[in-house]
Amino acid sequence: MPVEQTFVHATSDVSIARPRFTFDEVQAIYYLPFNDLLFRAQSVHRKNFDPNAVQLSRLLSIKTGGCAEDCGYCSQSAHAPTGLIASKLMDSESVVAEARKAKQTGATRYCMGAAWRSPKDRDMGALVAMVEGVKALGLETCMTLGMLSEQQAGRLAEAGLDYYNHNIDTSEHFYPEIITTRIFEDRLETLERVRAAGMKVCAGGILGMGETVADRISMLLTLANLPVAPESVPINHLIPVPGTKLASAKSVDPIDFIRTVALARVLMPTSHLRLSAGRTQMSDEMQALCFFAGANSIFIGDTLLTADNPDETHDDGLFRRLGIYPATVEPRG
Ligand code: SAM
Ligand code: DTB
Ligand code: SF4
Repeated sequence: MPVEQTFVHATSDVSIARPRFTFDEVQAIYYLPFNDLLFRAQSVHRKNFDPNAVQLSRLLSIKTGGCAEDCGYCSQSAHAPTGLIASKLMDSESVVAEARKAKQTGATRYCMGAAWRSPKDRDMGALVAMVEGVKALGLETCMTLGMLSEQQAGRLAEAGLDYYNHNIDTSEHFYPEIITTRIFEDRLETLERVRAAGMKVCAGGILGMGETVADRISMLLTLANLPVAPESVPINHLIPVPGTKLASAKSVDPIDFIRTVALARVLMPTSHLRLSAGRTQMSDEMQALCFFAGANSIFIGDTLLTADNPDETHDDGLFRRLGIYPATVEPRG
């Protein structure tokens, strides 16, 4: 039976036995002739989504810079001399005011990110107020705050947080080359806590950090083989930041990038695949092929957390040329 037909829907009963993907079968899909791979990914995509709708999210950095972690790609790590000016946690009123503006530009999901290893318990009150305020605007909410304790995950879920973003970034094998202040297993543990608390999971990674194709396949395999696949999977293209360890990393071949998106679509048929960081460095044609391969979510607005993103005029033009339109809010699962 083809791999995608054996896969159980992300929101279906997790007690149903689910075949695990093996590295070899997944690698064979990755290396299909490009046209066959894209045809397969697009066929899976059409079965599960409107192929011309792309979901729009907006990001806000609610606490910038000065992070204790040493992630080799990140402008916000205190270990990297990137020149970024650190700031304190924003107050919840200002965050909600920013979210209101985002809604007016067509975003349906609002993602709030903090440069933390993990939140402090004293910050939980403000975070809860942000979730409640942004939700009251009718936006879906997402946060990415680093590692969570069971209790913190519970409080955010109770406040109504829809998604928690926590990336595994790369393969387990390559992980220590990129980050030394935590281990891959720590990430999986937080993902488990997020799931157990009843929130939807947003987990993906970065391409272009010097990893091999096998590392990329292995990262997707880890995500697809979770007890329930993440509902949202960001695929970031490294934005090389001067001062970071990866400032001069060799850029990923665009064809390899598109193959990885296609593989993610085949392995996680019902997940939203987000073409995340790095769209500024991509040609319109590369983005078009990523959409064809199954990417169906992007960040809009000219800043991500600290880095540039294409401006809205450009994205509007691209959508018009491709006949793509913004997806409306997904039904709540
Ligand atoms: N501190 C939290 C954490 O790491 O979980 C949340 C914020 S962190 C900036 C969110 C994600 O952004 C990272 O996991 C990484 O995948 C992505 N990211 C950060 N810097 C990036 C860069 N220069 N290029 C591409 N992706 C990047
Ligand atoms: C994700 O995977 N990508 C977004 C979101 N999750 C939080 C963040 C991208 C950050 C890009 C670098 C920056 O803006 O500093
Ligand atoms: Fe800190 Fe997150 Fe950046 Fe890592 S990716 S340094 S945890 S802000």
